[in-house]
Amino acid sequence: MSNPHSTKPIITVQQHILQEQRRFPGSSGEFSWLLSGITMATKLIQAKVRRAGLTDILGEQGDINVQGEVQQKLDIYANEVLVHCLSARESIGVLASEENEKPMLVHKGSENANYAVVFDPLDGSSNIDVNVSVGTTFSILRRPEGASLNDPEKWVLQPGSKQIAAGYVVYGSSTILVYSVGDGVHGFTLDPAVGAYILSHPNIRMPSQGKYYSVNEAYSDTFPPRYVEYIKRLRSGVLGHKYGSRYIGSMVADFHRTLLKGGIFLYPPTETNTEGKLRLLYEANPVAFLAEQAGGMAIDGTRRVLDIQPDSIHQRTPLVVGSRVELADFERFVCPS
Ligand code: P6P
Repeated sequence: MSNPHSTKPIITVQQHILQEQRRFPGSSGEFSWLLSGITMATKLIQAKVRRAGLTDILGEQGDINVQGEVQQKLDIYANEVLVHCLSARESIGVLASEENEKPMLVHKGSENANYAVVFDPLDGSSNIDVNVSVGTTFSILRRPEGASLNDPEKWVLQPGSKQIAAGYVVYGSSTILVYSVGDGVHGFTLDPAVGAYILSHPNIRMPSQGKYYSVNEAYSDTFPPRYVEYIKRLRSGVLGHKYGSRYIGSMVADFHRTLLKGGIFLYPPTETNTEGKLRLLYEANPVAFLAEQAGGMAIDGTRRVLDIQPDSIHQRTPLVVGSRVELADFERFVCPS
């Protein structure tokens, strides 16, 4: 299908997934069917996010989720929609969500279920009421050898290097799906007129260096001292220019900018969150997978994020992710081996 006004073909995410499907020899289209569960769910979520101010869905649900955070109504909706859409995919045996304490065995986990999906249904949800971008993150893992249906945690407690796909949807000025199946990173913009995700950012490459660092400097008094020194170093111009600062407070939005423009995003250990605030399985791992696929890097301050063996589904990790120049300089300056 081509657009009469352009020489570029119009490729939907479904067409793209089918093309990518070739990377999974023997898979009978189950993987593309799985990913369509995510694209469907995010279309329903974005429709609600776009109208949040109108349908009195704003404001806090009042319930406290497993993270000890006050749940926003949209959090609950987004979680329910993702669980509903993904539970309809027979190839999925286990789901794990930021909003649920334990992993979920879906449709009784049929014996031929080969995948687990881990997700944060609405990352940055505290920003909803003030119309700041929020996002959905997801990570897809293959059922580990010998993992029984009675041990759903084993399906998801795998290092990020085992992800076979990962991505996010950022509900911003437009709704953009970014994903990778290990063959580069590709972005799709939702055309609300037709309800289709259209390929808008083929083969995204993270610039080798950027202009901005992104960190919540309000906590810098409790960062490890070398992190504070490093941020000063970026401001000093020693890397060739004086860095500016951008911080949205919604990881998906901050990472999306870093992916497209380069630079460095940091969530260091702090006094309140000594292990960092971001969750390994459904925040750090997806963005680390995408960063590396796009030519960038992601560490927890000392180790490659994708090498970390998780012990629990909600464990936190510090995160330093971004362009090669900044990350290599960080490693030399903050954590010389
Ligand atoms: P802080 C949103 O609540 C979130 O989990 C991430 O999306 C975001 O990067 C981080 O927390 C912001 O945390 O402590 O800077 O408000």
